[in-house]
Amino acid sequence: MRITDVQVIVTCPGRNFVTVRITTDDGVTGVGDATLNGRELAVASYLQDHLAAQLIGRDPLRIDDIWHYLYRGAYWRRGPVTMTAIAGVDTALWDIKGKVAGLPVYQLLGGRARDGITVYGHASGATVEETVEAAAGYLSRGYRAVRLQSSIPGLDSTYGIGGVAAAGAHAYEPADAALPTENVWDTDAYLAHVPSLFEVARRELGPTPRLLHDVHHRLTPNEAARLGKELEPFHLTWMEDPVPAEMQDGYRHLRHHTTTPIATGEVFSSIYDCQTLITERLIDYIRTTVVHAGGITHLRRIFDLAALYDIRSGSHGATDLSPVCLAAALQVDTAIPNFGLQEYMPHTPETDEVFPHSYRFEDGLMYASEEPGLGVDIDLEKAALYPYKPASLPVNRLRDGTMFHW
Ligand code: GCO
Ligand code: MG
Repeated sequence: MRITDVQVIVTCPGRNFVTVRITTDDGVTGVGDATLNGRELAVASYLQDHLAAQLIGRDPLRIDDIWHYLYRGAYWRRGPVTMTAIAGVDTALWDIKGKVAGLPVYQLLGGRARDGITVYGHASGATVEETVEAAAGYLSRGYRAVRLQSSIPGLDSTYGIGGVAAAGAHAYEPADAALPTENVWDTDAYLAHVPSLFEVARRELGPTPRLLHDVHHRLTPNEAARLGKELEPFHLTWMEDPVPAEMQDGYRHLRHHTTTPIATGEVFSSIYDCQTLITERLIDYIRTTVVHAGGITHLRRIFDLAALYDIRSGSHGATDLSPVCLAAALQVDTAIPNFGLQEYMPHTPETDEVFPHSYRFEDGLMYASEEPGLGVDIDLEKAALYPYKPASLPVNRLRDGTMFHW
């Protein structure tokens, strides 16, 4: 069996997605997500201009060999663009292998380890009350875990708040412009507000629902330690990305000051980014996922390392990761022993039409496809209806104009 074609498809059914589609001489095709939000064309070019020709004629079943050929062959290792491109190829190869074997990919990864995959939804609102009400709505729809983000008094916009009309949507749906929106940030206002959100949430929602919060890399280690301590009485499942991801010793500081569980990893692209955090048990959940961490092959290595230290998975699953990534993540989640939680934000109807799939949500759990491969595809004609649109993630400045973390 040989690879005969590698297509790179960029489509924007509401937001931009990059998809790799690999065809073999047997006529089997496989798809992989290669979307890097706000930097999509860099990955598309990496695939199109650098990798596609190197893949033609190779045996698609030699997944690990191809992974190393692309990783070591680049010489320039790691990094989000390289690893997202490799992930797209790797995911498509697992799809092909599953189709050839006549099995869903989770069977090739060791088989079913759980009945369903517990997901968390996004509750947001302009006030504490509105946010808690949105969370109650998720719980009444069967969700067992909810992430809560509320507007900060005095700030016009903040991460994760879609506004009243778009509760549950992200603030960073693509603007029709390449120039990022600028937000204003105030750490004091944030720290003064968040504990009250969870105080009300626990009071209203009771002791059992799993509640989560995303700090989005915005605190210093000591500020994060203060927040973690103040949130302890409300028993969060996790506090996500409390400090900038590259500040790994910050996690050590934090760990010494709070028992609030810590999750991180959505911006990591390799096992080396996680190694210290995992082997020193500085985190409780590792949030890498298929598309940004080198595909199914590499993600499995990360999760296996984490399993040795009793650290659980918590894969990133925002809507800028395409249904192809979600389909692949659910296959991994079904098979690994140390699954924790899966983030889930439903895609728009246009996106679901471009990427027909057979994974499903029911009563707070998701189920991977039972079809051979990943159980997801790209409809090329529909994809062509939505050409690429320049779009950027927002940036953040302090009140005095200083550039900050978004
Ligand atoms: C999350 C993430 C996202 C990211 C987005 C960036 O936890 O879902 O923080 O909201 O900001 O994926 O592209
Ligand atoms: Mg996050």
